[in-house]
Amino acid sequence: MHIDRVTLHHLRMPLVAPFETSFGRITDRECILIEVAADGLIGWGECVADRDPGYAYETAGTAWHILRDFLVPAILGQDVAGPADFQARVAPVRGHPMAKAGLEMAIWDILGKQNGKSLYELLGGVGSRVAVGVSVGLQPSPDALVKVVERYLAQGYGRIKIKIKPGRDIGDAQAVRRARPDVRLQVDANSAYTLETAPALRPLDDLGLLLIEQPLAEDDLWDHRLLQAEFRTPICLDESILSARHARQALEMAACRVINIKAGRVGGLSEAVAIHDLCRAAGIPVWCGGMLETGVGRASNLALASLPGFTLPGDISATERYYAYDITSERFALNPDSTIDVPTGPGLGVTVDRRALAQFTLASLEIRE
Ligand code: SMG
Ligand code: MG
Repeated sequence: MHIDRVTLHHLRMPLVAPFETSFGRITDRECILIEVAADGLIGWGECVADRDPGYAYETAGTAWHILRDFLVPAILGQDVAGPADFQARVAPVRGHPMAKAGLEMAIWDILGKQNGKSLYELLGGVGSRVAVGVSVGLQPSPDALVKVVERYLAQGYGRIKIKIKPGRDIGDAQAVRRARPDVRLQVDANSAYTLETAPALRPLDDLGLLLIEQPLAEDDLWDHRLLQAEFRTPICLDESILSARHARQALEMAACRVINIKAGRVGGLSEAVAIHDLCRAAGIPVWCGGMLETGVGRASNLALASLPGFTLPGDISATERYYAYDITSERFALNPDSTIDVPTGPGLGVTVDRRALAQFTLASLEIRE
């Protein structure tokens, strides 16, 4: 495909409710939507870097810089054969996986549109629906948390994830467990503990959790290994896994028993599939993480989560859990069995609504040859 033009759109979208994690509370989601024009087609990608460097070091600002000054110039006016060729061209840029993943997504979208194939087919997905859950942010109190969880269960979510942080961990998880002894429950600490403070989490081991996500620092595979040896509950790594190489090392040293895969965190869908393949061969369950995506990123997540090794429910909830208005014409709805349908149209299978896009755009930049 000949890359004629790339347009960056910096968006700020109001969330239906604030989302609080151990690293902060947000009421709006920022992201960069990337529009690529090639061979008379338009492809869309979403860069999930947020406004602040809380979850990852990348921000919408750093991604804008890296895209404008390095990644887009590496492909503009060039014939890019596909995602693998794209990755080879941007390999000299160290790091910045979310910026790379956003641009790669647009290339996958064009590839699908050119070949009349949907993304899930290109990736090797199976099944037309994927199992999903909901990620519930920190609430003012355990009672308030239980109320929010009950509301999501009533909507049909079959798996609940709660955010935890020091002082808001055991009590919160026990409250949900007491209210719902059988619900599929997991917790996510977003790196809020150290090997010294993590023993406070010991009582979680008696709550029948599916997993404990990212208790320790993102660069701390070894301490996760030490912690996993102390827990019966599987530890799941999120922030720590930035590549298939990290995933292999984590499995070799038994630093976790489950991996959360996010294409943005690992530099793109190609690397996400590589991690999936590695884990599947090793018998390690994976699931698709979420970054409060717009309809564009959600379509990509659904396609990825349709691969056969995604045996645990993903953090992919219905559109209405995030946004009253989204930028795609399609909205994603929850089926009664806690699944969401995988888009079947060519490429991502979604249409960007230009009017909605304009409404949420803080800045845009068209880059031509
Ligand atoms: O997309 O439903 C979603 C959010 C899922 O909890 C979620 N994501 O660490 O897994 C995680 C967090 C990171 C998002 S913070 C913007
Ligand atoms: Mg996480």
